[in-house]
Amino acid sequence: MELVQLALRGRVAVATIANPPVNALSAGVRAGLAEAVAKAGSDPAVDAIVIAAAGKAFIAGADISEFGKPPAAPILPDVLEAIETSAKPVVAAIQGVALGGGLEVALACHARVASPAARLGLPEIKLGIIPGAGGTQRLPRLIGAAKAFPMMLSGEPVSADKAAEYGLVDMVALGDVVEAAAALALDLASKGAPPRTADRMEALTPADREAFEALAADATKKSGDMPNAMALIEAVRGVFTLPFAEGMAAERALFRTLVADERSKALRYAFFAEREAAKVPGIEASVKPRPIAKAAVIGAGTMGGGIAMCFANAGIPVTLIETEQGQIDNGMNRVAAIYEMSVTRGSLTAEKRDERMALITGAVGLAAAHDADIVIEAAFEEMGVKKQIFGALDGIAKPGAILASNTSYLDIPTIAAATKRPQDVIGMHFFSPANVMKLLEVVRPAGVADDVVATAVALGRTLGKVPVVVGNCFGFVGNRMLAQRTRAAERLLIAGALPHEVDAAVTAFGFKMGPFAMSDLAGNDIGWRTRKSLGKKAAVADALCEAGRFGQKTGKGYYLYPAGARAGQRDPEVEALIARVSAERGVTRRSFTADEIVARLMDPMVNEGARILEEGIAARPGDIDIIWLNGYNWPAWRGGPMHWADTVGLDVIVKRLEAQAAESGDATLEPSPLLRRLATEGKGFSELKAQAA
Ligand code: TC6
Repeated sequence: MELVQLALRGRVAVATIANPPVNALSAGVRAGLAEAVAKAGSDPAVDAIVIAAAGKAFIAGADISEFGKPPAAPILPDVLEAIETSAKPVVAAIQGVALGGGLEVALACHARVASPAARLGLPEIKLGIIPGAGGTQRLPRLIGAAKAFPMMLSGEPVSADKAAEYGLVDMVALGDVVEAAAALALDLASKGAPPRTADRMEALTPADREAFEALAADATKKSGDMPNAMALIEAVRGVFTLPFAEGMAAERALFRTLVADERSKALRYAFFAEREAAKVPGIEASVKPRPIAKAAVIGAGTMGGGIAMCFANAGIPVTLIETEQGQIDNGMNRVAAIYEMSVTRGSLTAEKRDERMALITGAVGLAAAHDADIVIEAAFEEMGVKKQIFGALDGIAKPGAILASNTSYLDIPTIAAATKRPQDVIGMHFFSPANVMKLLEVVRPAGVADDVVATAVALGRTLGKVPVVVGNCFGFVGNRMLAQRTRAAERLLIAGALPHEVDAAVTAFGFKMGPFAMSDLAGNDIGWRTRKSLGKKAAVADALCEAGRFGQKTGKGYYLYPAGARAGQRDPEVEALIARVSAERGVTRRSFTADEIVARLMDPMVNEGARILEEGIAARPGDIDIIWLNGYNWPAWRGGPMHWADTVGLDVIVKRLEAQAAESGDATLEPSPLLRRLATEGKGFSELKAQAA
């Protein structure tokens, strides 16, 4: 089938793009569009042209998978110039999303008609680039820079109604959008030369420029080191300072530089890795998820309340279950307070808050889970507690109901064995705060039914999460790797680094917080309790806890938190304690550069990631990266730990791990066989094929 089909509707030529799934502007589509406009332009039976699209999307933008390759002719700016300079009016009929290059196509047309459900945006910023086919030049000319710049800076699309209010679309068509576009096109044809966006200057007033500069100054403060935010400002400023053609050339040059940058490559990699993660190896597309119309959550603590909010936000009624009314009241109050905060901030209407609260019902006793299609247990992290709950649930939940545990490290098959329906028991590991964090680790033990896995994944997406299916093991993927970083951080302290040096290196790498500031925030006693239950030790961390230094909540941890202080302060007592531990072990302390610190923290994580792949706990390196990007605030533009390792070079990582293993005598730091093999073959993780998790 042709990628762009040309058909006549009376005296209007309708060029319909058909490139499933999202009509991305591949080389073939670009060529097809150029040809259609040229053909219609020279056809005496045609007075006007409509660009339309088949399927759900209008055009989702450039084909992102082509970015790494040399650009194939015709390039989009040239196609758009042909559209804009067409003597016959061209009108875009936007029935779905018009994103990136897709919106740029519409901007080059002489008018735009949208369906009410259409969404229009320039999301390039999220891929580390800026619009490269005139978006920065045409959008401000159409709606003013003060409205156009925030759209490009956030990357968030606007609704059809908003677009109409802005003047971005000329009309919202309630009926057939192509018919409405054709009528508008004929009307334009009857009026002579069509209006070109490139020529429009009326929105670019001095007041608009002033408002844009104020927004630009604010953005410079907030995203000073993001090269594409700075490039965006420069490109948009061009609408006031440069003729159209020069502004276009400047935008193109900036776009090309950014596309070639490692940071944009990492963001594009993550875009595809996230979509890949949605495909679960070994589960056919024909496996149908079970319907979920009602849910129950066991445990009304911070986690349980957050999970209940996810259901309410998605419009699914949920029962929040506890053992006592007082705990229900506390849980419901916590949820109400979070919604209230959103209302105060203006991100939620009072009406929506009431709707959502009405979907959450508190109940005492497990019997209230009897009509739920899925029960998610978020109770105390102790196997005895879990077994008791699942054993009881087995006698209460209806047949076919899914029983999920939100445990962050316990063995799912042991929990499942407490029931007579282990095929319906699965892990659904949410991350705190559950109503905010995107990651959902779906833990798939051997023996769980395929449709239960498919349901957990589909439900995760309904709840607005990024679900990643992982195998069953202690800590699953994320926490298992995090444990390596935590051990490495403690080792660094003993070897000579100080908490603030480690944290500074990690924030300079791109994390919002370093491991010690994070531990102080979460509570150092959490890890202490876990270590004690596992019979493990960490000299510095244990000594801090023994001294009651649990972190922010006790006013001191790795740092001091005097009342009113906004951040932790260095504490000589802690530094003396660390020096004492080093001395006890006969370690001569030495200093570390930020690069050394990063390598010592991240390399053992990568090594653990390789073991996780060897064991089939994760199906693909990309799945591990998606977990770290969405659950642990790994800096997006570094693509995740496995992608980062590929950029460093696996041979480099192997050598560094060998040196660390030799220095510390810790055999767990020896490079894993997979890591060694890939390094020897000169390959990266990206060259591994997917395997069944
Ligand atoms: C740009 O345009 C720059 C232009 C400058 C020119 C000089 N390319 O997300 P979904 C695939 S920058 C290639 O699951 P949804 C996706 O991989 C670009 N492929 O569906 C998946 O494939 P799979 C600016 C793409 O309904 C399938 O489509 N545009 C592209 O939840 C379905 O995707 C963007 O940044 C693409 N552009 O959401 C838009 N888009 O089935 C990025 C999607 O083989 N796209 N695919 O795994 C989106 O935001 C969303 O995909 C969506 C659809 C809202 C279009």
